[in-house]
Formats: sequence, structure tokens, C-alpha cells
Amino acid sequence: MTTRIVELRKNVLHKNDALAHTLRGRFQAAGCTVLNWVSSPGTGKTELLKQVMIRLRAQGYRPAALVGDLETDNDARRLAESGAPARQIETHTLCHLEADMVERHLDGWTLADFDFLFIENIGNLVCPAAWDLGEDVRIVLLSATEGEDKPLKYPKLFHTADVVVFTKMDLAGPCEFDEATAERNVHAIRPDVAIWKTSARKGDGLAEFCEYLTTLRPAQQPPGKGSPDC
Ligand SMILES: Nc1nc2c(ncn2[C@@H]2O[C@H](COP(=O)(O)OP(=O)(O)O)[C@@H](O)[C@H]2O)c(=O)[nH]1
Ligand SMILES: [Mg+2]
Repeated sequence: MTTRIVELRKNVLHKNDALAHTLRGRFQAAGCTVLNWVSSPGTGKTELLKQVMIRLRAQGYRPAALVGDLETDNDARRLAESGAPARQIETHTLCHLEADMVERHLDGWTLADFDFLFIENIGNLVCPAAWDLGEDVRIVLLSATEGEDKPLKYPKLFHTADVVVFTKMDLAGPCEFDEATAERNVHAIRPDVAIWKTSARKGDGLAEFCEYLTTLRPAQQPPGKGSPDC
């Protein structure tokens, strides 16, 4: 029985990886930079993403967002307050997003209309690690309220991070969040990965983080210059 379950899981993952590969090609052809945001529930993904999209739009970029939750479209409505298109993916029982959910929720959108597609994953430090969504960059977030040890407890996810963001830094003092220890723990799992420190509530670090995001755009492609074919 165990062997059959493992085989089934391998097949499903293989299918997901193939679709993610196809999606990645579509995103790249359209000139749309895609970022998969992963963290535990309540880290501040939605709040930070909303503030980031407001800032990017003010600079002339065209962001859009897909956001996953088991139930409710609360986060899509919060993200839409930025003025950017936002769609909710409700997974009901599933604890992570998969490439086919992303593909289905792109229906009716023209990817070349977006400079950035942000995908807010289901709040979970375990399952999303294994699922490629066709993203260019995986962002793993850790809030000052969660404790410094999460990278050590959930190494698989932190190992897949292209970039790490510490959130809710306005609460670092009251929560006695030890930044240096948290950084050391991240780097123990993912040496040299860049770590950004933000407070979506106070605005700290947002300008620098947005500036970094704009460097992820393909060279020579200013805001609003996606390929019209995709
Ligand atoms: N103090 C503070 N609270 C924040 C910050 N970012 C988010 N929050 C709050 O943390 C809670 C969870 O945020 P949310 O964006 O929904 O987290 P998500 O589940 O990761 O998407 C909400 O009550 C937010 O208002 C922040 O930078 N500082
Ligand atoms: Mg959220």
C-alpha cells in the first residue's frame, strides 16, 4: 500500500512539474514576472502584497495577483483595494496551490497586460514547498511574531527560497524577535539568500523591497511593455 501511495504522489508531482514548466514558458513569453509568496498563515503576506502593488502601480508597473485560501475571497478583495486585478483561488480542503489551479484562474486574463503576477500561496510552511507554480522567484516570509527558529523547523521550504522577507518588523521589539539569530537560522538552511526586512504597517523597508522587485524584470523591459502576442 505504501509503495502505491508513493508512486501516485510521484505521478501527481510529475504532472504538476510538467504544467509548471509550460506555464513558466507562457509567463516568460508574455514578459510577466511571477513570484510565489509562501509563509505560515498570518505572516502578513496579503498586507505586504497590497502595499507593494500600490507602490508598483504608482511607478507605472502593472501588477496582478492570485491568492489562495481554503475558504473566503477576503484576501482577493483586500488586494483589489490596491487597484490591481486580483483573483481568489479557493482550495476548500487542499493545503497548497498547484499549477493547474493557477492555469485555470488565468482564464480571460491577457498575461502581457501584467508586468508582475504575484501568487499568494495557502498559509502553510510544509506542503507548498513541493509544488512548482511556474514562478520565476519564490519568496518565503517570516514574521517577527513567529519566532526565529522557523527556518530550522521547516528547512524544506526555506531551502527552496530565492529570497526571504522578515515581516511585521514594527513588532520585533515587543516580541523580542532576535534579528541576528533569525538571519543566522535562514542562512544555515539557505546560505547567502537575500533577506529583506519590512513593516507593511509602518512602511519600513517597502521602498527598498519594491526597488529589488523591479530588478527582477527582464533587462530592457520598462513598465508596460509586455509582448502583445500572449
Ligand atoms: N503590526 C503589524 N501587523 C501586520 C503587518 N502586516 C500584517 N499585519 C496584520 O497581521 C494580520 C495578518 O495579516 P495578513 O496580511 O492577513 O497575513 P497572511 O495570512 O499572511 O496573508 C492582520 O491582522 C494584519 O493587519 C505589519 O507589518 N505589522
Ligand atoms: Mg493572506
